[in-house]
Amino acid sequence: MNDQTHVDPDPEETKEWLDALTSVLETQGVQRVQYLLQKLSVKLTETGTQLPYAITTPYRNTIPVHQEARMPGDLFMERSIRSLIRWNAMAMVMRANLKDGTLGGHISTFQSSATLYDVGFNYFFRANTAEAMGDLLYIQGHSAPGIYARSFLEGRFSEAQLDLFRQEVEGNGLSSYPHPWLMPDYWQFPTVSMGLGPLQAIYQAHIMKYLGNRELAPPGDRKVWCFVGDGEMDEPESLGAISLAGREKLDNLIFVVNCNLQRLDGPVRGNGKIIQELEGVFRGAGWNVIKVIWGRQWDSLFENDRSGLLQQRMDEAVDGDYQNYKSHDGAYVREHFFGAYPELTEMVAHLTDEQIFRLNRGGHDPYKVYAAYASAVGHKGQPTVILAKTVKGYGLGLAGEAQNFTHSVKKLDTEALRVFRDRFDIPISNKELESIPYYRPAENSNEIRYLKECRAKLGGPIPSRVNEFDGLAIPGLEIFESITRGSGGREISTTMAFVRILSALIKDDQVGHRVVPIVPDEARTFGMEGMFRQLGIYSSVGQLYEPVDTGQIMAYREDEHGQVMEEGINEGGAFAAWLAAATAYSNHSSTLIPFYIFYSMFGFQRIGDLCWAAGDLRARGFLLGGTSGRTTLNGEGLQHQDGQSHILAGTIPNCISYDPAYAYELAVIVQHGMQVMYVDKEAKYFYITVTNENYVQPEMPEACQSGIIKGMYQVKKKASSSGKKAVQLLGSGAILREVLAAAELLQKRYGIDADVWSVTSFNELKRDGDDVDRWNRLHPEVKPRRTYLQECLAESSDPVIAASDYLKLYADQIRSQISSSYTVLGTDGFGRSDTRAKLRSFFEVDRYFITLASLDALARENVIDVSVVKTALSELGIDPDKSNPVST
Ligand SMILES: Cc1ncc(C[n+]2csc(CCOP(=O)(O)OP(=O)(O)O)c2C)c(N)n1
Ligand SMILES: [Mg+2]
Repeated sequence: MNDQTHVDPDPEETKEWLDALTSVLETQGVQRVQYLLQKLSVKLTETGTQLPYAITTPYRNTIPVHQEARMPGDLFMERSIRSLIRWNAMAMVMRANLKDGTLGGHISTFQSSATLYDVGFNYFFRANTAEAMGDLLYIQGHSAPGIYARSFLEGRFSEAQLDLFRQEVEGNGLSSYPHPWLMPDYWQFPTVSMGLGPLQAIYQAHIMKYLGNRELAPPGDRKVWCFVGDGEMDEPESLGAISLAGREKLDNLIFVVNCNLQRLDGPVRGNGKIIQELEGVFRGAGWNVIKVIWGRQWDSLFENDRSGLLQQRMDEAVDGDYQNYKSHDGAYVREHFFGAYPELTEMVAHLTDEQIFRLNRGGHDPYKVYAAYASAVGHKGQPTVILAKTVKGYGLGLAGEAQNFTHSVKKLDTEALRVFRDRFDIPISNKELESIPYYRPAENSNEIRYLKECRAKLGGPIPSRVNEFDGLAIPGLEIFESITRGSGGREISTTMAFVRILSALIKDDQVGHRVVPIVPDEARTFGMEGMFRQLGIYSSVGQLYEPVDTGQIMAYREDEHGQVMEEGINEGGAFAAWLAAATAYSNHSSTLIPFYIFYSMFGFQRIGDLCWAAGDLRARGFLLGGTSGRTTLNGEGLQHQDGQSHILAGTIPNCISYDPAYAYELAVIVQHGMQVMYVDKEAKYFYITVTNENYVQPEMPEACQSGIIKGMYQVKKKASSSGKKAVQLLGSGAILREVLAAAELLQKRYGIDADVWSVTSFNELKRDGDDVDRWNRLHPEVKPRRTYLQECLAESSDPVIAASDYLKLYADQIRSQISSSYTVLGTDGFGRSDTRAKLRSFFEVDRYFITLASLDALARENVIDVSVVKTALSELGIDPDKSNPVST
């Protein structure tokens, strides 16, 4: 129930209290008021009385009129420019869809947020200059047409290019949404997958502070602006990290929530108020909240609202009502909003219906938006969220203004076009209207000059992405010598080897300080706790307490200059931190080498959409899928045991993934990855699985490096080069050792020879295969090329057997490249906890099943008798009636 609907039993007393409050405020200031209120609150708590829930404020603008910073520019000029942007944004969507009705696009979103962007572009968003890097903008993905339309007025795109909106295949087109992959000099951040923008923005601001504290980039006063829809705020990713921003006091971060009260299907909170709900949530998370609800036409009404009835009515009405008002006309608003109380009807009696309809919302009033932005950029010690109330489809009238269907409107009929043109005073004649021409005033017109001057003052046009960057002087493989010479009889896991690789890299004079280790509360799982004390865990406030383990080698040391990012149990957030670090080469002119290590099951599977965005973003860095392998992580059971992350990684075109078996393979891959990303500057990132199975890590053999990188190399040669009783065995990751054991078993017990290959990446072999295949198909007249795998297996017609700790599909991908028979073993099915040996038997990837598969393949080719296979089943202890792990 709304408190304000209470009848006041003692108005006299209320007045005395309020007068006292006003007097203290006027004479002693806001801090004294806060102090007194806090004292009252403490007193009440002592008596056991609960204060009413008061985290939200009344439904009105946070900044009172007298505190509004005044917008300095030419309001009318800016309106004309904005109107042209509105028109061109609408025109580009319509023209594309008239050409081909399947292309799609959005009109209504940008029409609701045009003022929010415009004020920012005219006064606040700074571009990169020679002196300093500018602000970072996360733009609502489906408002892209409006951003293109502004760039068109700025002369950055031609009409011909606008006409290529959503037509990118032949080059030079404008991408449907912000995609750095498709427009690498323009778009900085992919945002259209709802929720990824806000999450990325928070961690961008966080990393920006980290870079400043570590002196990897000048601290400066750059801002991260994140534009987001009110419907989009329902995504867990949108709200999931806001408490980090509050806790870390990210005053370099500003969210602008475009509260048009609608999402795709209908109202965001028809029965409530999205602005009030978000106010409470953000304030609770420690944010500075600025509500921009009403435009200045309301100011005088508010001034006359002595009884508070107007405020009460505003608090009463729900978003469904507010949407309805804007979908009708002034008469409707008069009847249904003001008409609820005779005093309010009276209050607007002097206004025409037209004037009532023009009582605008805050997000459409440049003055109010300017005041909010000015206050936000000056606010210290907290991130700011601006909750701006707007109208979805603003200006579309009956064609979609505040209508439930407006999100998908792509066309206006001639009448609607005419109304739109008239509303925004676009100088296009009735005759021209049908062809929906773009409109750009002459280069020397006042509008274009004004627009350009605004941007010149802020450093130039944006969006603009820096694609060039300084490479790094990366070390050679020799810095990992302690790894490549083997573990000398000690049993260590590839995870342990990774930690040593990381430590060696961090000690490197050239790039050590550029390494960013990131963990989501799993450092101990991966044996990285030694880094806590050695490198420090980044904390913006240092360490305010004496850690429980002070004095120990592994003490938990938090430090303002800490190098390790410990992001807590938050894989999405930790990944977003990695994304910001992995793109710092572009956004901060500071090339970093981030390593994010996590439970591999909680990587691509859990936060796959961010991994996809990383590809789009041209992220450069390493992802380490720890504790990987469905049978290798044995005790954790069904939810943890990863058999699919490589399949998922393989779906991202520029993600290069490896499943190394040995520590030296890992060293080669990491060194190669650095070469590719930071020297050759390819827009790729690396996913590497590491496991927690301990075994002796052999010394790196001769001439294996190129094979490791391409995806396979030989680790054991057949005893004899002739003889039909032989197989080719492929093993990946931890299962390679089972394959080697099978080779021995085959030799000793069945007299069968085997070549054994360590396959570091079935994904890379598959890509090479597809590439060669395609080339051959397109060049039928020349000698077909061979794939790398075909070159490796060229001399052999032996059956090939592959085994990995992943789904069969992983190894199966290379089937078309193998001309002999090909058998794949893998770990399809749900994991479960048990010993490694039992799990490998259960999933049929152990040495015995590999042996059986080899014998079976040879029997099918009549190289050995089928009776051998039958006997082998019992010799190997395999029950032919064993249940299938896939369905068990
Ligand atoms: C993860 C995800 N789910 C669904 C969509 C499809 N989608 C695009 S825009 C949209 C509605 C957005 O509403 P809102 O955030 O309020 O933005 P508005 O257009 O109202 O400004 C939806 C559901 C998407 N892009 N991403
Ligand atoms: Mg919305």
